[in-house]
Amino acid sequence: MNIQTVSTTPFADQKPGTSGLRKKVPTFQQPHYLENFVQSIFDSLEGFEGQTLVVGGDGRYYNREAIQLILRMAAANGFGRVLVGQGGILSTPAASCIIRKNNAFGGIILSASHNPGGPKEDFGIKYNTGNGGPAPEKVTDAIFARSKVIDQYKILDAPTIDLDQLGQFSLGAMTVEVIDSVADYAELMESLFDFDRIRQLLTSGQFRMCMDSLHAVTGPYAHALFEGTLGAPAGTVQNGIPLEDFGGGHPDPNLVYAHDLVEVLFGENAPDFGAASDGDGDRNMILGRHFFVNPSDSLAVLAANAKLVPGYKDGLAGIARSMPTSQAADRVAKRLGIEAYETPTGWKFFGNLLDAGKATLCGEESFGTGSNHVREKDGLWAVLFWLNILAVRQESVEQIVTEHWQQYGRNFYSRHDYEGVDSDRAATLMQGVYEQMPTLKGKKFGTYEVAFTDDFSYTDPIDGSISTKQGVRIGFTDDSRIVFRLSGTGTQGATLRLYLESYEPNIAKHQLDPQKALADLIKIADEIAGIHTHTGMDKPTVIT
Ligand code: VG1
Ligand code: CO
Repeated sequence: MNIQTVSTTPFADQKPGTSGLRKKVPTFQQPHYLENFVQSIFDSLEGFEGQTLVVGGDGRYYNREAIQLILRMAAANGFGRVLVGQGGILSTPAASCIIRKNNAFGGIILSASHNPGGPKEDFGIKYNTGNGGPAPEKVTDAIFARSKVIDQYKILDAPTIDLDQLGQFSLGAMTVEVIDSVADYAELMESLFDFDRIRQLLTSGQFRMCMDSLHAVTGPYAHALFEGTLGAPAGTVQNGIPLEDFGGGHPDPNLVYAHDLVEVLFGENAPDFGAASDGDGDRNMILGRHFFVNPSDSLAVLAANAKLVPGYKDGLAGIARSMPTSQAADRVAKRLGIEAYETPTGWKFFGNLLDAGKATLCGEESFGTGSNHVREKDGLWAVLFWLNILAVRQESVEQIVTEHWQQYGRNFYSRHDYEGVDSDRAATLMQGVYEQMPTLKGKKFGTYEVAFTDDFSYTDPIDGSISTKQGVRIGFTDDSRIVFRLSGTGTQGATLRLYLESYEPNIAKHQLDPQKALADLIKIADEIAGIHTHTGMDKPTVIT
C-alpha cells in the first residue's frame, strides 16, 4: 500500500455556500483544487478511522474523476469502507437515505444541483454528516478555515475502481462497495406511501402522468418506481437517462427551465399530473392539467393532507419552512395545533429540528419539500406524496389546491430572480436597501404601510447557534412581505432574489394571476431597491 503525502498551497475561494462548494469545472480541474477541499473536509472531522463513508453524485461532468480521487483519499486517510452508487450515481436524497441506513460516519455528494453541467459548466461537492443531512455551519466554517491554511493532503497510489460493476473491491486497507443506486431508496419510498393505491391510479386508464427527469439523476429512480413498481406505462418518464451535460439544459424544475413539460401540461389533451426534478433529485415541480402548484402551496397542501398517507397517518410533529417561503404552511400548522418553524434558506437548517423530532415536514419556496424520512429535500418523495393524495381523494390537482385556498385563504406568492448580475452592482443594490432600513418603518407606499424591517437572523432552538444576515425582510401592516436576498449557490456574478407575498382571504379573488395580485408590491420593491437601475435588467430572468 502506497500512501503519498503531497505538499500543497491553499486556495482562497473554498468557502461553501448555501449547499456545498460550487464552482466551474475548470476551477475544480486545477491541480490540487479538489484534493485540498477533500482533505479540508477530512481534517475537520474526528473519529472516522475504520468507519463508513457514502459517496455518489448526480452524474454530471467530472463526477467519475472526482469519485476516483475521493476513494483514494478516503483510503489514505483511514476510512474503513466506502459505499458508492453504481456508475457514481446517487441522488442527494438517496445518499441521505444510504448514510442513515448504514449508520455511516458521513457522506460526500458531488453535485451542483440545479446548475448546468459540462466541461465549462458547474461542479460541486458537499459533506453530509451521520444524520444524513448537509453539514451544519459550524462544520462548513471549519472546512473553510482549514482550506485557508492547508499544506498537504494524503492520497493512495492505486488503480481506478470499476464503478459500473456491483461488488466489493479493496483499495489499500479500505473496502469499496459499489451498490445499487436505487434499491434502498425505493424500499424507503414503499414504506411511506400506499403503493397499491397509487398503482391502481396509474393503471386505471383514467389518469395520466408525465415525469420529466431533465436528463439528470432521478431518471433511474423514476423509471424503477413509476414504470417499474407502480405500473405506469413506458414513456411516463421523459429524459430519464442521466447525461453528463443534462442534454445541454438547465436541470432546474421551474416554469422557465422545464418548459417542455410545462408545454405538455398546458397544451391540448394534457395529462392529469406532471412533475419534474432537478440535477441531484432533491427538488420537485408539481403541475396539474393547465395548473401550476406553487412550491409554498405544495408544502401547505402536503401538510394539510398528510394523514391520508400511511407514513404520516399519525399526524405531524411540526412544520418548518425557510424564511422566504410563503406563510401558507403556517396557517395549516395553526389549524392543526402544531408548531411552525421559520429557518434561514438552505436545508442544513432543518437538520436539528428533524433530529429532535420537532418538525416532520419541511419546505422551501425553491421547489424543495421533504420530511423526517431523510435529511435532505426529496423530489420524488414529493411526487409520490402528491400521487398518494390524488389516489385517495380522486380529485384533480387544481381542485385540491383551490379547495385548500378556500379553507385557508390564499397566500399569493412569487419569486423574481435576476441572474448573472455584476457582483459589485448587486452589492451596491443591497447596500442601498440596508441604508434605508432604519427609516422605512411607518412609511406608506400607496395603501401599503411598512410595519417592520430586519435582516433575518436565526437562533437554532436546539443548539442555540446563531445565523445572521439571512435576507432583508420588509413587512407591511397587512401581513404582506418583500424579501431581498443574494443567492449562495451561483458560480458567476450574483443572483438577486426578490420574494413577494400577500394574503387574500376573499375567495372571489383567488383566481387572480399572482403577478397581478402582487403588482403593487413588485413596484414597491423596485422603488426601494432600484432593481432595474442597478441591474440594468428590465425584467427578471426567472419568475416563479
Ligand atoms: C437555492 C435555494 C435554496 C436551496 C438551495 C440549494 O439557494 O434558494 O432554497 O436550499 O438553492 O438547493 P440560493 O442561496 O441560491 O438562494 V439545491 O437543489 O441547489 O441543493
Ligand atoms: Co438540488
